[in-house]
Amino acid sequence: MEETRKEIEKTVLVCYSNRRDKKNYHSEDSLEELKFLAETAGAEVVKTFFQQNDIYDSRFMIGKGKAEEISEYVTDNDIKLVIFENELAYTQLRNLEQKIKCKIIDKSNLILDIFASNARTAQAKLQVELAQLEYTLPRLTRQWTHLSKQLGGIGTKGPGETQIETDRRLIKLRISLLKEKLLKVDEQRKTQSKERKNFFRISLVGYTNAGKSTLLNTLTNAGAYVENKLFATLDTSTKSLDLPVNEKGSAVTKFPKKVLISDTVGFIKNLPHDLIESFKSTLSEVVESDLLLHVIDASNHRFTDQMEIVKKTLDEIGAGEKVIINVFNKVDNLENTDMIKHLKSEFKDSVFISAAKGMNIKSLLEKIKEELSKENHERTLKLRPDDHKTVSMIYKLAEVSKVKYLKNSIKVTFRTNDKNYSYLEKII
Ligand SMILES: Nc1nc2c(ncn2[C@@H]2O[C@H](COP(=O)(O)OP(=O)(O)OP(=O)(O)O)[C@@H](O)[C@H]2O)c(=O)[nH]1
Ligand SMILES: [Mg+2]
Repeated sequence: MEETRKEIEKTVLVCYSNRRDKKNYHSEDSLEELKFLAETAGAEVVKTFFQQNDIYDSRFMIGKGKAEEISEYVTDNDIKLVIFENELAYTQLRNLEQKIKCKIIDKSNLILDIFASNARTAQAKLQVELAQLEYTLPRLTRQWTHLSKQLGGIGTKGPGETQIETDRRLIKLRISLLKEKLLKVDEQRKTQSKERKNFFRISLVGYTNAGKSTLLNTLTNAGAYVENKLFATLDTSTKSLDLPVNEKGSAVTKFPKKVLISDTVGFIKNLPHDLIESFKSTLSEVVESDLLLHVIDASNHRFTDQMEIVKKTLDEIGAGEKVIINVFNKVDNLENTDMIKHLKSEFKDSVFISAAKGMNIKSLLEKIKEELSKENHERTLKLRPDDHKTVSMIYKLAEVSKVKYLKNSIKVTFRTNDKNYSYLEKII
């Protein structure tokens, strides 16, 4: 990000809370996350304003007096950017911009900006651009967008500066072109997905920065990008994972040994709807998975809220009914052992690990195996007598209990799930 954004912008954060209005109710904690987001985008946060007022001001949201206070602070301290936790109505934004003489953006805008900076692959770039355009279209008349060429920086990376001076018609044209391109990318994904269909598929899901990519690396040596910033991962990456057979001397394990595991984009509170829409293709890996590992940052004091948000987002993308294992991560950060004990008693049937330190990974693998075993059945296949290739594939994908070398065939008895069995049936 540093290479594209050299100038650090002095920034002020604003959060308005109204106890009577669910949409605008926030605790002061919200500012912590907003600060992390702003810093991820390269801003320097110098002050935060938390305004609690149960009378909603349709002109300024935070009230005229507060707007004047912020305006004074902005002028006195050479502030370049004000970020609102709340979504601002068009008139509120216009009124605020008249009072406060610097760029004003909201959280959705900020998240879109981070996505734009972190998009690496062609697909992610297309998806982000689409989301940005969809977001920009109804807000095209905002004052600062006209100024953004001169202002530059956070919130104006936009779908490309050229769009700002173009009209709605051109943006709409670009949107349909992007949708077409994404459709093509999605076709390719579907072909790949078909090939994967025969394998048991696991997805890592969770709040952003929970440690999903770290866990993928620990499990598979994937070399995925890990960073203490929000939305480090925007693309799905899939690796194969060999589940270890560790029962002493036992010939029978009941799970498929080779599974696929995918890391994907993290979630956050109020993830802009345009982003969820345009990332549907990336998120379809989650929807098609057989098992989800919900990675939770146990050391974040807001983890229960974060769990709720992840569940809600999973519902929204159509993955709410999937089998989930809760994986409490970063337990190495918990100094108090009582805390771990408490977590364990509250969240039974979960696992407690440190992906970074490699702690308790074995128990996670055991839990995965347990889940996988649930749908395993014993089956028998009769192969050609020279089909050693399939025999070794069966050893890879299933638990072999008996192999009989007959005169005209090899008869293999094994346990595996429906997916692996139908794959094996197909290749013989
Ligand atoms: N202390 C501690 N830190 C961890 C652990 N796992 C991950 N981290 C740190 O948490 C930060 C985020 O890790 P990532 O693996 O990038 O998290 P992610 O869920 O993939 O995040 P996004 O891709 O941004 O959504 C990094 O600084 C990691 O080093 C852990 O078990 N313990
Ligand atoms: Mg990641």
